[in-house]
Amino acid sequence: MARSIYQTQTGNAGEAQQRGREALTTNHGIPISDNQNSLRVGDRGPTLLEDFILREKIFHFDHERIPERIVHARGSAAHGYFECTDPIPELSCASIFAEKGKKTPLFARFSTVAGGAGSVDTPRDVRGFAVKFYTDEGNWDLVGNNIPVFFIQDAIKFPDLIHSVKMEADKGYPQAASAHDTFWDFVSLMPEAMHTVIWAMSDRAIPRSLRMMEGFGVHTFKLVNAEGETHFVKFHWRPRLGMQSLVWDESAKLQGADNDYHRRDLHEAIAAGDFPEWDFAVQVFDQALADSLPYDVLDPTKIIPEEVVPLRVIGRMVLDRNPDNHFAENEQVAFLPSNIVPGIDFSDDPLLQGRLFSYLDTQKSRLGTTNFHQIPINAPKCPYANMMRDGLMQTAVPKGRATYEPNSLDQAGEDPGPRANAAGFTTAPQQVSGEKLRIRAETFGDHYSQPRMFWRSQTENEQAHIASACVFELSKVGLDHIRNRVLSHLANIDGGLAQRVADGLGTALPKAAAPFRTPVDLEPSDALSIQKNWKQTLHGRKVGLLFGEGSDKAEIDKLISAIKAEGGSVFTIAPKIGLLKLEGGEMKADGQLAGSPSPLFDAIAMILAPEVAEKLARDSAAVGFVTDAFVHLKAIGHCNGSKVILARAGIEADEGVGHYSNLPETAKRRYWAREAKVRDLA
Ligand code: HDE
Repeated sequence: MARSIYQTQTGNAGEAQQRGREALTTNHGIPISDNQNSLRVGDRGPTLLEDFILREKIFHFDHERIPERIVHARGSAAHGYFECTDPIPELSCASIFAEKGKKTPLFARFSTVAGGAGSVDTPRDVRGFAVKFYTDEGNWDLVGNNIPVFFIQDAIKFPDLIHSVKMEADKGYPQAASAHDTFWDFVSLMPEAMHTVIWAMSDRAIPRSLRMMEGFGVHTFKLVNAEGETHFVKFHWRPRLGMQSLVWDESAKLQGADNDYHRRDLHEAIAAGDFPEWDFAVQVFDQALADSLPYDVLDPTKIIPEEVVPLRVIGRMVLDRNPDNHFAENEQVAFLPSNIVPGIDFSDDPLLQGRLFSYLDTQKSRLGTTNFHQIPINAPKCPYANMMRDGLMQTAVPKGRATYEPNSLDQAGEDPGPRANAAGFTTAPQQVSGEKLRIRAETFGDHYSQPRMFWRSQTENEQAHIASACVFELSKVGLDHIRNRVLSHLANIDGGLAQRVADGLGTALPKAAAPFRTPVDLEPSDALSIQKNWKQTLHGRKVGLLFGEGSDKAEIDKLISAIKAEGGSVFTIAPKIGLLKLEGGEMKADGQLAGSPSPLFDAIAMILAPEVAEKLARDSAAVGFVTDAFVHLKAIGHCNGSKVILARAGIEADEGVGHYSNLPETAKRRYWAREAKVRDLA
């Protein structure tokens, strides 16, 4: 018999088990003796159709992919739990909020909206913030975003919005970007989009980490207590690490430096036991307050500032376990805004109402079966029972004859009364009357007051980022009439903003669009600014430390411990990845210089022997390392020798640039005041 040049790795079942590994079998359990060679005639002859092992393997591989999500295709996910810290039985009978300390398992998925599943993590985009709570009364899915408002008011416009932002239909590009004609054409024809547009142009749309962004339920929901009393509610997630964003140039460079920047950051933090946490807060209000507001609480393009209705923290979310399998969990998880539990209810927000249909519908096309709820990541962790049966991929084996209700077969001799549960979900009763109309309430008609409030709530530097983002995006728009129409809306938000964008584009400012409702000046809200709420901490932040042959090992160790003591982490970088001889020891770097550019870090440090620094000053990777850190407004901690690299990059010292021993303090922030020196912002 001919001998294979490849030894089989599989061997027989006995051998594999002896090695402590599961033996390979087919999907039908037949042990496989050879996973390297297909069945052929002789050693150089044709492959035989009879080879069921080959055919099964290729057949399964050919069908590995399922349709990606039409939006939010690119996502990163983790398991964790919700802990109730302040029970609210007076507001809601939901069991998840019933007792202090009660923990409910959950699965969270964060996503970009526009890009495909393989697109990058750091484009300018809204981020999805979806949480599936496996409560003991069924699954509650809070499918929100990191921006508290949405582009449109009515679900019927969603396909149009998404078609406009996705890659253009004829060209197939740009991928994962709103900076193109069709997006700006659509939103400029829909003035209701302006509030979300200004958030999307702000630093909120380029988060530094998924662990450093807020989350919002967006719509107004209802809380219902045991007596049936209802209150309106808005849901908020607040990151314990504080909010942080990238600067635009940094986020663009990250798209080259690390496609998976956010996914890796989340995974590594959890793997290291540094579990991301968010506070969960509610904004509760009644009809009287809703009636007193100059905007409609059913309009998802509006927020209620927390200065108007304060946030009450009632729980926290901790993400403490990475998924075991990306496909089985992240890809197959099916979030449904219609998954709601007793004690919570929907409002009449017309966007929410449309979502109640869309998500169930989309799962049939993605997961292929009405039984998608049986996939482990989607299945409730409490018992569930009903008379729904059969269907594609049915994996349950229900027992008994009766598949209808009521029946008198299951509990023979008992009263065959209905089996519904009096404590089950009940819709809060609500008077509704009116004619059937396709119409939108006039109370939804103020499109500019809230974007104006958002603009006025930002720091000067944040305003400059917004204006510059508008210039960048509109500079990618090819058609003048679209750019002009956008400017005509910006003029209603703030004349100064519109002028700065027009100047940045080098174009004349057109006259303001005619508003449906004249905008008013609402009180600014400090809570809307990232910079005003900056958390001065190293926790969650990463320092890139450049060293080389002959660096002082004791100084490196001292700096690493000081950064770690403040909750930060260090990634060591050297020109070579192998073991290097240092002054006082040896060390291996985590990354090689050219593959570890500074956009990957929150701050950088250099501890270099003078001759190595001299050499690196002629290396574009080292010069780029410090140049990028400087223009991305980061702290730079250097030794005396490494000043030569800074000089080569033309870096002038400022309060963020200094001796590395100060870095544990200086790395806690970014240096916004430096920006005017390094960038011409609009
Ligand atoms: Fe979604 N949205 N959406 N959306 N959405 C989907 O559902 C849709 C909206 C959001 O990590 C899809 O399972 C309609 C608002 C997140 O798996 C789809 C409308 C908000 C995710 C869908 C909206 C969101 C989705 C695609 C207007 C913030 C990702 C795949 C009526 C409150 C969830 C899927 C995940 C996903 C439809 C508007 C958030 C097509 C029709 C507003 C976070 O069903």
